[in-house]
Amino acid sequence: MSFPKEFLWGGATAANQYEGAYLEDGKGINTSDTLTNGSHTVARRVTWKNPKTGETGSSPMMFFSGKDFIPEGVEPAILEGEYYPSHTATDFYHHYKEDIALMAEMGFKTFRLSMNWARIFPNGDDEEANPAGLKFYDEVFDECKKYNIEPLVTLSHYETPIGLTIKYGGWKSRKCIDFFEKYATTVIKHYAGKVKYYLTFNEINIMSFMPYMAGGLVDFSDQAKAQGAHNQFVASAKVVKFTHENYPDIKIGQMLAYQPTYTFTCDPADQVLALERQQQILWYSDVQTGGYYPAYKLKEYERKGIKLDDTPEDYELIKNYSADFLSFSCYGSSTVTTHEVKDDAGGNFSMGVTNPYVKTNAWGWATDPACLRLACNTLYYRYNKPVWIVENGIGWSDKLEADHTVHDDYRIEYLRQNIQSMDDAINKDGVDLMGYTMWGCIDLVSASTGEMRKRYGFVYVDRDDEGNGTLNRYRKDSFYWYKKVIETQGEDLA
Ligand code: BGP
Repeated sequence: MSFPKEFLWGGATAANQYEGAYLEDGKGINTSDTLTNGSHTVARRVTWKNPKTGETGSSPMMFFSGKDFIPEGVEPAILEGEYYPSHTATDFYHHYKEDIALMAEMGFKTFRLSMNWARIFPNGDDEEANPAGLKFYDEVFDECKKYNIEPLVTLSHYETPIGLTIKYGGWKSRKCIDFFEKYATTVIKHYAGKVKYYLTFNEINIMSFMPYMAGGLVDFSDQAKAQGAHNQFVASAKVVKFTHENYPDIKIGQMLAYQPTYTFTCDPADQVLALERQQQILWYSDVQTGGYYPAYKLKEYERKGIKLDDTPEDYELIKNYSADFLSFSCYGSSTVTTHEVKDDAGGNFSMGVTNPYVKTNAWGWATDPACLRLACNTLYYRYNKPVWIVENGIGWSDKLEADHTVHDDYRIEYLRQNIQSMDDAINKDGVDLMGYTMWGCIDLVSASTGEMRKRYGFVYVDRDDEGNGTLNRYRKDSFYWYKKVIETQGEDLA
């Protein structure tokens, strides 16, 4: 086992789940700021207000389709008496020095974080950038530099400024292409010399499932989702164009939520279903990384009567300025079947049936040791561009002991198997893998449930689901284990 010398070991976070300080120093509100907490069985809700009548209420967030997400005429809003986990999250805003020092202690080569778009352009369509927002990230990147940690910056991680949703309907409007281009080019220019790697949209394919989070949409029709994705593809291509022309050393990646799909039986009909499930994910990377709309997607649009508001230039941009590399999240696999099966996996993100060969965590997510090798092979050999695992990990309800230790051997076991799988992808299959950033390296809020109890980190943060706790940081057993893994370049996984 040996990982390349330049392999980027590290951890990943997102502003809306980690940063807090949701109104500090001129930051505006974004979509995630209007989401309450939930749980494995109770969906997070978006809260809203009718500006004309003053009526208030909330609607569940998960897996909506159709047009009935929130009632006509209302706007997402923050309401008194509700609890919003993003508002304080685990307060990276005031702990960044301590947190980056902890990452350095583990030997991180890279730190994935997202920039809170509404910290830079509070309403999304502002003329000028907010200097206090720019200054905060300057300080963060300077701190990273101190320890030779390379930042990997996601420009939009479920953080569309709410003004863009209210005024324009979010990413279904082509206007968002220009607003995003302005935001992205402003920051790429401003941080030139400090940031070398960017991802445009976190898990762009989540547009299909949670378009409010992924695209600030409140119209959940297939037409709106298709347009939202198209506009993000064009925006991404414009950012790649700007960067290639002005900063050839900076690389812009795509970010895809990926999971291998297995068939439950050897019935050919199951295999066809698995193929269709994969197409639902892979068309997003065919466009953004491959540079073309695959015919299978265009056929689907034809069947559904979806017509994009597009221009010939869009397709030129998509073709000529595809992503430099393909990054992805992968937590496990899903298993599908056309047959009646009693036992639904019930994961809050996964759709499928229980696979008797893989374990699941308490949230129903399959913890599949082979998933990284499969994902790396599928994605690398489809486009022949470098790949980067930017999310992988296991959510667990960790217990902080009286002496402030956390014995998370289940996490070590999961990571050991996943790192082995990644090693096989590199050393047996020849995949060009740039790096690995374990998700939620310091505990943060769960995206799907809004909970704190679904923890991923190497570092425990004292905060609970109701917002109580000191926010103090404590090293878990996995902290020391990961430090050793990085030190030995993946040789010592014991
Ligand atoms: C991905 C998101 C992250 C993250 C992770 C874990 O989909 O990009 O934001 O949170 O999943 O999911 P969860 O927090 O729901 O456990």
